[in-house]
Amino acid sequence: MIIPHHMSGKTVAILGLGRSGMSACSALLAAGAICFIHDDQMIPDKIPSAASAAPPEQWPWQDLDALVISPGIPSLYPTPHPAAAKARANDIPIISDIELFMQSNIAARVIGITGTNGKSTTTALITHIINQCGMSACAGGNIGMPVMALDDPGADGVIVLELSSYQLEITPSLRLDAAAILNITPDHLDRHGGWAGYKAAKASIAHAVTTPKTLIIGDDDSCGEIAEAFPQFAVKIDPAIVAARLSNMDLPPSLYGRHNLMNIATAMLICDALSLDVSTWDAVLTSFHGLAHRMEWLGECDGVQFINDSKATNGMAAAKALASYPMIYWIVGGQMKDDSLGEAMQVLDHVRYAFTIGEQAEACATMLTPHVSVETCHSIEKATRSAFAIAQKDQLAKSAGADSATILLSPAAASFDQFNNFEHRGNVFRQVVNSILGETKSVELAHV
Ligand code: UMA
Repeated sequence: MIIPHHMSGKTVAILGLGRSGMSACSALLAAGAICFIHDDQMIPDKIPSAASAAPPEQWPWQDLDALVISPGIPSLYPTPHPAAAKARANDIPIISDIELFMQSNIAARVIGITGTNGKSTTTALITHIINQCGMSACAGGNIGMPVMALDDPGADGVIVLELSSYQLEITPSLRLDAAAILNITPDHLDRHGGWAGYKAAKASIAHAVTTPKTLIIGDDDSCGEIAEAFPQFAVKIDPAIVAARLSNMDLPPSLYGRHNLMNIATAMLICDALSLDVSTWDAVLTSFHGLAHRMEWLGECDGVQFINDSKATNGMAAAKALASYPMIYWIVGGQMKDDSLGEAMQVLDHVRYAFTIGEQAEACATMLTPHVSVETCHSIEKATRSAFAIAQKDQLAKSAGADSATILLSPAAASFDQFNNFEHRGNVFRQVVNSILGETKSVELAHV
């Protein structure tokens, strides 16, 4: 755990008791801070006895030194949480757990990765490469591991942070040894007062890079604007660097697709910024198994593979997966974003059949029907089973050498209409896939 010693004796309110709130609370208590904690919707199983659980009306507002707010709770847009509004009116700093981490002056070097899509994979890949090279690295932040729960790997180690726009907005002391902005496309606009606010949150990472400065930057227009503002140290991500450094382009399934070439190139450039000596890029990349819910390979049967890309909560992320496999049986839908299926509508060439799920399953089916065959399924279980039945039939009928089939859960929509979060959605998909694989195996055994 990171201990924020500078908070010893300070009085801090913590709003939101999910991963970031609970880990911030434990770290602050360990530092000797006085903590008031609250969550509007749930009471965690284990509330630390040293903390005072009390609603904001009962907090000692005149004594508060800071309000640590969870990234999922609006502090400004679309409407500030009442406790955030009151903190602002009383000049009490509203900070993230990442801000607490930054103020803790840890010894390790810190890398920051942001972007609309690909940041988890890139964060995990950089961490993997550094560890493979014999140094100590760990990943935290938006990737799921709250930053205060990490252990400082020391002056020879590296912490790789995945940073969301929500976190960047409430981390004024951000300082990074190198950073990357992978891409910027519209997402979470309601939380930033629109497109300009979202871009500004992402761009703030560029101001945080300390000397010697390295800012790795994507190739879209918004990234281009940031690169122009920092011409001295912005390095454009070039996928050609990957081929130049590999002798063998047989990448693992978790790194398929052009978007992953961008992620790999970013990882290579960050490793250059760290002066890391990577002797065999082929070996470090092939040993990377990827992350759960991001183009995660779940299994294969009768020429049909199952890919869990539940993390694709917007059209742009789904578009990347849709461009990565040849013959796709696409499970799509949920709580759609403002731009609906967005970019994914431009990449339907490989989609053989679509299976729509979620509260907007019909609307999603109507959108796709002019372009591909569609079945409206609503539930993920029905969608997965229908997709497998059709894909299996197509595989039996196919001619030799034809493409194998991919059942791809890449919903292009948020999960909250049917699930707690994208991880829950991906886990339900995994359960259905496991039961299909188990049933198929028993049928095979029965025929032996
Ligand atoms: N809550 C309230 N009042 C409200 C709203 C929420 O009390 O008005 C409470 C909820 O009941 C809940 C807590 O606040 O208990 C939730 O806080 P949170 O959503 O910030 O959840 P954490 O578990 O702390 O997770 C956060 C990040 N979540 C979000 O940004 C939404 C996680 O990113 C991150 O992994 C984790 O911190 C550790 O750093 C997830 C995410 O979906 C993966 N991120 C978004 C994305 O990738 O698109 C930005």
